[in-house]
Amino acid sequence: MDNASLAAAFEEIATLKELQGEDGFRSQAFRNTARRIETLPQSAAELFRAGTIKDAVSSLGKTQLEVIGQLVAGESCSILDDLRARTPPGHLEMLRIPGVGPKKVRALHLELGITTLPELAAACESGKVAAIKGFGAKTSEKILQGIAFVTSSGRRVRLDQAIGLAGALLDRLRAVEGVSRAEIAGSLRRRRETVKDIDIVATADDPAALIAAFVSVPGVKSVIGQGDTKASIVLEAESSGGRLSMGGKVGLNADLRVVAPGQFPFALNYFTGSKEHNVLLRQRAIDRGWRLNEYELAGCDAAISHEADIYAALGMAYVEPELREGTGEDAAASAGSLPALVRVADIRGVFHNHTTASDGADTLEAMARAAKALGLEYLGIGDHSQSLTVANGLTPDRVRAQWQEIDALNTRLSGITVLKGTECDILPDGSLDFDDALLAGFDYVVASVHTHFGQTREEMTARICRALAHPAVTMLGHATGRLLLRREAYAVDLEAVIQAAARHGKMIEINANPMRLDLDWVHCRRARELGVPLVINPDAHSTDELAYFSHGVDVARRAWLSAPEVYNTRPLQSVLADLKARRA
Ligand code: DGT
Ligand code: CA
Ligand code: ZN
Repeated sequence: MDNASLAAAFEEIATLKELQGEDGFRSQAFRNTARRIETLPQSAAELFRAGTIKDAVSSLGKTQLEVIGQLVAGESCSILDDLRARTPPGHLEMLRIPGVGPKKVRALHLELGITTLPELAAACESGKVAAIKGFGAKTSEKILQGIAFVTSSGRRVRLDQAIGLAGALLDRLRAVEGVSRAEIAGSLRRRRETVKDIDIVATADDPAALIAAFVSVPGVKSVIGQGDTKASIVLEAESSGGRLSMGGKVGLNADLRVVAPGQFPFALNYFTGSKEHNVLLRQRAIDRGWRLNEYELAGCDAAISHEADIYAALGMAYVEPELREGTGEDAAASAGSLPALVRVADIRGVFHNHTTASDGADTLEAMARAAKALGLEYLGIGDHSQSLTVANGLTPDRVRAQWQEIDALNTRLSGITVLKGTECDILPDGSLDFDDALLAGFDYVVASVHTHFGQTREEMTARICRALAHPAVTMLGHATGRLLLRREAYAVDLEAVIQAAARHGKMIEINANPMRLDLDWVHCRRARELGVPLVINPDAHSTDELAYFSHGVDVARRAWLSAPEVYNTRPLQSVLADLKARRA
């Protein structure tokens, strides 16, 4: 059982307990544990078996330990089973309706016996919901709109899809007369890999005019709520997303909050979150005898006009949004030991890219010219290797022909250097898809798994670790094979993989294709701890996709990485010298 599944089970228990009307503290304790497990770099299952899980998750009580024990042993979890048996599935769906929490779901159940979304919709339409104490006509109408929303979308969307929608939205809001500040907040600002919604905080001379503009932007599918200072809409747009994406429409909720100018830094900070980070800040305020909320830092007389002023008042260095996950950033910010995070402009080249020689859409030359236009100094080619016939993998003869083509291109082009690499398949037994003599002719080798995803965790781990031990391998490509919101990672012990990379002096790729973002930020941070260099690669299959590396920079920043810890921030000469030394 991996950490994500364990965390999901704890999350579900917390939610079901709330729906059962149990004590809030107890359900919150399960939710806290879920969060902790999710950000744990080690395998919780292994820590449990070793008897050291309480060192890593100190909040674990007896009941929670039992839950982990059952799940890790592959048994069914008695608490979870019992809660599920007592909760109609429709009650969980209702929680996705904006404004409906466990208390409302319970009231609907107790008063009207409602257990499904269609029953709820019918009860809203017949006026029964409006008649319940604490509901009213307005709430009933909102619930009805919310039902339409959750049945049509309400899922998380990928960061890249949300960025596009949010950028356009923000531009329009900033163009409204009298809008002095408007910023993206929430998980989008923290650059999480997927987001639930777009959160926007703004100030305006005329809030009503801004709200009116917001609810009528192009692409609005419905208005969920509209007040004097707050509005909530559903946006719909055609999904972009390139080769791996399924396309189609994406629906996404967007919330706007308009605040007074003096409140702006506090509101932006609060709604950027994360909740865990907010808790840390609020506690620091309390320690100083102050009170921090989304409007003010009460009791403190420092002049505060920007977020950075809040951190300064609390005795901290400014914390970049990507670090605000409640994973030690408060201690580092007060000790002055936060890293200077890598930036998009630091990236000087990329190593994992495809051309028409394998499954890319553009020629070698077109890719090289596009890389130059992006301001890169070097472009590494990593077409597929011979056994991957579905992706037109190169035979040794075709590899040698490509090398000649690259040499010729390098003499012809200035301002960009093309490097000879390969994305070499890691075969099921961990051996490589080319012989050692051919491998020695590349400038570098990206080793990736593309087949036999169904191997056991032990087999897959041994397979990848064996490849990392091969002297010709420079870096591991897309370490887990996951496709966000679409395909789970294959089973693999990432801790063992990262340790192997450290032992053999190998690098690990941050595959920056926004469908992948693989290695993820949690494990990148672990790699950083172990001194493993990370490499941000777009895995571009066309000239357009070269720019994907910016998504990898987001991941790297969330992993606390500074430029020297990201290999491809090095200039060309340093890379050439290092790659040569590695092959000697
Ligand atoms: P998401 O939308 O699931 O991708 O993630 P967020 O972080 O954007 O979450 P969201 O949209 O529910 O709320 C935005 C921010 O508002 C969140 O990061 C922190 C703040 N916030 C929301 N609810 C609470 C709360 O109950 N307590 C605290 N301390 N902060 C909250
Ligand atoms: Ca959000
Ligand atoms: Zn690949």
